[in-house]
Amino acid sequence: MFDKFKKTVKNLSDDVKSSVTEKEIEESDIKSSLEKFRLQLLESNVSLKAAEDIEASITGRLIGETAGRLSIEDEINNAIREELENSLKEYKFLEAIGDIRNPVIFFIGFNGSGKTTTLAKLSSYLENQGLDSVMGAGDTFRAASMEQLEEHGNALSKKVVKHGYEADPAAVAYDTVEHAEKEDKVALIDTAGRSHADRNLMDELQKMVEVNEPDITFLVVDGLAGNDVVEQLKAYDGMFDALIVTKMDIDDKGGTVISAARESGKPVAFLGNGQAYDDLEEFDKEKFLDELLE
Ligand SMILES: Nc1nc2c(ncn2[C@@H]2O[C@H](COP(=O)(O)OP(=O)(O)O)[C@@H](O)[C@H]2O)c(=O)[nH]1
Ligand SMILES: [Mg+2]
Repeated sequence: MFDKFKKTVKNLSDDVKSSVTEKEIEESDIKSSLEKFRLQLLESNVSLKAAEDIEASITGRLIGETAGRLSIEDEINNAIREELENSLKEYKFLEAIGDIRNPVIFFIGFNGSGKTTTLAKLSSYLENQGLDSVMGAGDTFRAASMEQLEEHGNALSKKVVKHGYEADPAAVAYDTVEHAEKEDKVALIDTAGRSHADRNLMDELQKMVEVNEPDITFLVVDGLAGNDVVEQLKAYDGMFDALIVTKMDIDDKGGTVISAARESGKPVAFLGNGQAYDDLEEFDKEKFLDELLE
């Protein structure tokens, strides 16, 4: 996993090792290695700010040390780990919904990021925790997405609340919440993918939020989104509580998780790592860092 990221870190260690001597390390000794490293981090989908933080952390650790007396590799790995320990946060989902009687959960994000699939996975996850859920087909913009949700509902034996194509999604969500309250379920509400440019869809989403007051809103981002993720976070700024990063099974870079967490300051709740219903993992920071740096 994350082979590209690992290779980037290894390249830096090799570069630094070959450029420092037995005396104290000075900034000039590692400057060009770090510049190359920064570019490689960017290629691994790490955002510029996050890359600069990581670089600063490494610089802070290495400068003034005597090269012969320390393992460059360990120092670099530890510096990156320390920096990411600080910027990555876990989200305790079950604790977050623990005291809420009928939690209302929204899934928002760009088209194709994995909202509908993740909603179904979360329904299955809740089922494993002994919690029943209802699905709300709040993406009334794309007809196929209602069918997609219905298929998931059938496969998981869950009720799907839907109105017609181009129906008011706020009303769909409202009915879903009502059903959840009546039947003592968790309400999982899908929404249409949208971008900042879609002013109407953005207003529609605002209305859905105002009418239905979700307890938790997840922003679903595609692990392969790369630098695009910064745009997506901006579009949904202030509208979500935690992140879900999908398609980790086909991402060898890992940078999207780092950028999304660093740029939004929000915790990461789950990682999606496949197409099956149980391919949803609670985000475990230590495990992620072990896989990234091992
Ligand atoms: N490999 C992989 N594919 C995923 C994952 N999550 C979603 N997908 C796929 O990504 C595509 C878009 O997902 P969808 O849920 O329709 O996205 P939405 O437009 O945000 O609702 C679908 O083909 C999903 O099967 C994941 O964790 N891993
Ligand atoms: Mg969808």
